[in-house]
Amino acid sequence: MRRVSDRHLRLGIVCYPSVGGSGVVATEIAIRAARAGHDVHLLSYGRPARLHEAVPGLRYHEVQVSGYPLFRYPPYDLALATRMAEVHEEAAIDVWHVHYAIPHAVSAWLARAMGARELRFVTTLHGTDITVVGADRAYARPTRFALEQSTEVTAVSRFLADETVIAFGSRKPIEVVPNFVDTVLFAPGTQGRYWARADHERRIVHASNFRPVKRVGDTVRAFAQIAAELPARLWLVGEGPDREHALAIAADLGVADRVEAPGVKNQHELAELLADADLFLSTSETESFGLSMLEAMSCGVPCVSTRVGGVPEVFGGTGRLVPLGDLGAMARAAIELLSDPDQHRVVGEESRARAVAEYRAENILERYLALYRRVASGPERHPVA
Ligand code: GMT
Repeated sequence: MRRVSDRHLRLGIVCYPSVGGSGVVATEIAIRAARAGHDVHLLSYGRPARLHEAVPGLRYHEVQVSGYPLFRYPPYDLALATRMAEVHEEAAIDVWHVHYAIPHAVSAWLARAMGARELRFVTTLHGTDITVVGADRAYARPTRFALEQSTEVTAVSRFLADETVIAFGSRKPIEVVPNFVDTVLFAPGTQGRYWARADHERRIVHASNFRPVKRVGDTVRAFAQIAAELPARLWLVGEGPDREHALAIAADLGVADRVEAPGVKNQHELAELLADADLFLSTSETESFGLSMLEAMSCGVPCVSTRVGGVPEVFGGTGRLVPLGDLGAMARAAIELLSDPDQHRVVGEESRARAVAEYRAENILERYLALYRRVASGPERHPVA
């Protein structure tokens, strides 16, 4: 048994760099662990969106994926495994934490199989790595294998943990460690909500990566129904394949002048925008957690979402849930909150209270650090012959 409980940890973290939730969560863990005195090596194929400044104790390693005329699909998983093995040996990593199973967990296993001694890794499941991509025949078998090879597996919601057992039939225990939010940065603003502002215009936000799974067309359609009843404005925050489509729908429905796509550059600008917003709308067809809704809740913003995946678990009775695709129900729930200041105030306060009580970044980081120590001190479960 190795004893690591009384010294700082050497951590390797792997994530996708995009603005999506898993990259945000991984980068925040890396930054916070480094600030707490641990040595952190963050590996990704591009600089993660949340990593804007140098953090003492945190080293970023870009995974270079070289092309070759024969490669129609450059083998990122191999390049990542090689970089992990190198960093493992150079920095004597105690624990790896890979975010998003596909292909990061497979690369971790490969790094170990290639001879990186005592490579222990925690795999965190985020959502579509299980619910969408993992269900694809081409990926299901290696994903199941890599989960079983992981030293520990965590999922960001109970829903996702259960879904993983159903989808993969794996007996690997899965610990639920939820996502988290910086409750100081994401906090209620000072301008007051719609009833306190002179123009009474309702400020509605949708923030996502604009992938098809978010059904942002539905967000705009529900907004058009709300805007037919109340003075309202919709901010579409983020980038992705369906953003232009959403703006085109706004034009078709005659609400283009009330739909904006502000260029939000970082989490500070997002927090500023949410601080005085009145409502967050989410129309996703699946959502294992819904990190951007947690950020809205932390700002005291009521959320209205489709009743899918882990969202009911995150809301915990706050916010409003409506059936997937029922835009009338979504508009009605939103109009009710946006016309009744008392109800709006209660839901906003309950949302903020829940974010602070259950999802404070400091508390969840402690859970990850405890898990890392357990993994680092435990026996090597999968020795490579
Ligand atoms: O699956 C995605 O669309 C991307 C993924 C990510 O990498 O950001 O999002 C998932 O992970 C987030 C962070 O844990 C969760 O907040 C999202 O709910 C989840 N997305 C889906 O389940 C669709």
